[in-house]
Amino acid sequence: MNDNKIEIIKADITKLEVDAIVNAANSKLAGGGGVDGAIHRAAGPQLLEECKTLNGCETGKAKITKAYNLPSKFVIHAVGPVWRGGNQNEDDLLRSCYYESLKLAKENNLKSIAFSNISTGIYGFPKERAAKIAIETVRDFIIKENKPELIYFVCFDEENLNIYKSLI
Ligand code: AR6
Repeated sequence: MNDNKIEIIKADITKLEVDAIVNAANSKLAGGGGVDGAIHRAAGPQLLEECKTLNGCETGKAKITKAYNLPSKFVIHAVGPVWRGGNQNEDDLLRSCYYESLKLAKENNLKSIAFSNISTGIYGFPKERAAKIAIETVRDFIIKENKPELIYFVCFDEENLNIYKSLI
């Protein structure tokens, strides 16, 4: 297991000096509440201007932008699924968010990436189930690609932090 590349931290993702932070966005890339709101506030209005040029983003996919006033270099906007009980392809769509974000990191030669706990807030995805999918997808990617060099799972709430710690 390549878990030496993985770190679990309790932090505000807008404060991190990494190559990319991964936002839990909506399909319009229009900004919103939760971590999305915090990222747009900290990045400044230019982030929304760039997002508006991207024609949205499908659920399960991700798009990359500059990070403007944030300390990171880029923002990867991943659109997680809304939890609808578990029979609407939610697991695969969440897995795809992590995979597509890692793929963008690879394509852009990024060495460090910090994930928010996509879909586990306003979108209501069960936290432990989401964490297992996130960890599994990242582990698979690292085994195959041996990159990025460093992956952070950024937990904002204590519950997610404890779940991630128990799983890694
Ligand atoms: N740093 C890191 N994590 C945070 C921060 C922060 N500053 N703030 C919140 N979180 P959510 P979703 C955590 O609701 O469920 C928006 O309106 C939070 O504790 O932000 O994917 C979008 O525009 C939770 O664990 O995202 C969409 O419409 C995690 O971030 C919708 O919400 C994700 O919670 C997306 O909902």
